[in-house]
Amino acid sequence: MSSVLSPSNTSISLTRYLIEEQRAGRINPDLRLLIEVVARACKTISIAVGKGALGGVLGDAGTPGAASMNIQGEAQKKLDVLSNEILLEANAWGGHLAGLASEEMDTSHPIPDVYPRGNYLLLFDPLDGSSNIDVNISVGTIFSVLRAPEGVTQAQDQDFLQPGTEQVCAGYTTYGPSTMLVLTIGNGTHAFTLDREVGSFVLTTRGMQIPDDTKEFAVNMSNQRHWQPPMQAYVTDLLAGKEGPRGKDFNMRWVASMVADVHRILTRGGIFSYPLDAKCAAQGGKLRLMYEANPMSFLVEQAGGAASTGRQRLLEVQPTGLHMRVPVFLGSKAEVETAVRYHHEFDAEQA
Ligand code: AHM
Ligand code: MG
Repeated sequence: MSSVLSPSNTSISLTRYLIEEQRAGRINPDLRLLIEVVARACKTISIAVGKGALGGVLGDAGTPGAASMNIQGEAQKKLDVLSNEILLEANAWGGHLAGLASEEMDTSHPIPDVYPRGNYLLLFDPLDGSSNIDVNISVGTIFSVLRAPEGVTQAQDQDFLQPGTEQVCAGYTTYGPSTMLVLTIGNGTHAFTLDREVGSFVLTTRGMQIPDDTKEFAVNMSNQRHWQPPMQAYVTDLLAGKEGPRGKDFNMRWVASMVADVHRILTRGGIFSYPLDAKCAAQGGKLRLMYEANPMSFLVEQAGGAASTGRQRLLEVQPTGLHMRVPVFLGSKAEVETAVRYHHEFDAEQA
């Protein structure tokens, strides 16, 4: 009698996936441990997010009437602070890291002296889409892994300032109707769904592929009047639909949680953009290069998509600061190339 548990019909847990990647020589034990630890922390965050009002975790951090602010000048939510603490605590003792950096902390975070250190640097946005926490819309955690420079065992801020091409791993967890972990170690982009009863992430899509072309775009249209000319021209032509130069009707979606918008694009295509606008131009953009744009760009490129600032491949941007911000266009390859073309044509006319 054949077993129902033959290798072909057993589900592949995150642990098994990582062990098999290690056997294939694509990751080492330290990176495997790091990913497992991050995934475990994300399960804890998922539980806190899922409890909502019952967990007493909604609302602003700080005291009533005086929310605490992060380095970005943004009011912190209780769940931002809690998620940050969960990730810090989970990653401090494993011996796989030389340092951590977070969107919610002013400077990089050292590994406590009592613990051994490793060769990796972990960066994260502990809870992305904070404006959606209190209204029960999907939020997520985004993370990126770099190697510490040779000989560095206690990383300083400048040790993190490496372009996105140097990432060895990136991923996000989306806390939506189901909790999913989407991961790349540079060998494709793969999606795992949390089996809540068992408590483990199970591989549900191996090798996500973003269609090259799309009829769907994601942008915060309320910023339109603040955009620069190439973005104005690009979106004007999208909105003109069948009757315009693009010759097809486009649909629009904007969740305002980057994880949710990018997850939709990884699943069914589309273009996500947070361009430069007059409100964020002085800071270089709205989204953060190290915690948001780089990990998402790595995931998107590994799924056959493209990611650009509008003028440069995002993964090749040299960071100048931990909290550096950039304009972002990512998703279906042909559509990102079209948006980039509008920028190049505008720049050529100005030259
Ligand atoms: P956060 O990390 O503070 O949550 O900010 C990032 C979020 C992204 O998830 C989302 O794409 C964007 O900010 C939404 O911005 P806006 O509210 O301007 O539409
Ligand atoms: Mg964010």
